[in-house]
Amino acid sequence: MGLTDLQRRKYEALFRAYDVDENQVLERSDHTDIVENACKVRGYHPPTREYHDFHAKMIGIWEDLEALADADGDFTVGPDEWLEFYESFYHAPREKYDQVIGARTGLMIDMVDLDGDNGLNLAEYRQFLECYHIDPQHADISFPKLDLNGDGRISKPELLQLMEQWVFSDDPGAPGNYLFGPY
Ligand SMILES: [Ca+2]
Ligand SMILES: [Ca+2]
Ligand SMILES: [Ca+2]
Ligand SMILES: [Ca+2]
Repeated sequence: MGLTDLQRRKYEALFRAYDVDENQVLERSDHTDIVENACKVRGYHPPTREYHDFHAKMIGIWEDLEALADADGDFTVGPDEWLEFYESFYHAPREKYDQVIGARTGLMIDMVDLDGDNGLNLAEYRQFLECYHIDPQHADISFPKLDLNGDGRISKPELLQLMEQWVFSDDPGAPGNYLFGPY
């Protein structure tokens, strides 16, 4: 493995949050739990069209992950598969990152963009962390760093930059390291 300690800690921290049922593997049900949390935040309830459309849109994040990271084909993503998934972007052409992670990054905004301004303000970012079972109190510390231009919201271009730092950076000073809470 070519990951640094910092990179590994970031991925492992998100894995623990994402693994909602704490069975040490990620599966579709972990993802739908997070999507359900977002539905509650947004006030979407079954069997409405908005509820189903939202689920259909958000499940793509899991389907990409399963397709690319589930190396042994058991429909789950284990801790090693999760680390290898991120490490694979280090060695792949840049287009792979853009197509897989970059293309889906905007969905993080769509998940909890309650005021529809295509960005996340502090309250929305707190909701985002809560959907992922990450203590929302961290938002108070990290949001000012994540809001790169200090205008009170994480815009989509800022999020793209932060996500790239979260995936690749080994610089302890990179604000994107804190995108999914402490690590
Ligand atoms: Ca799990
Ligand atoms: Ca697997
Ligand atoms: Ca917003
Ligand atoms: Ca901003």
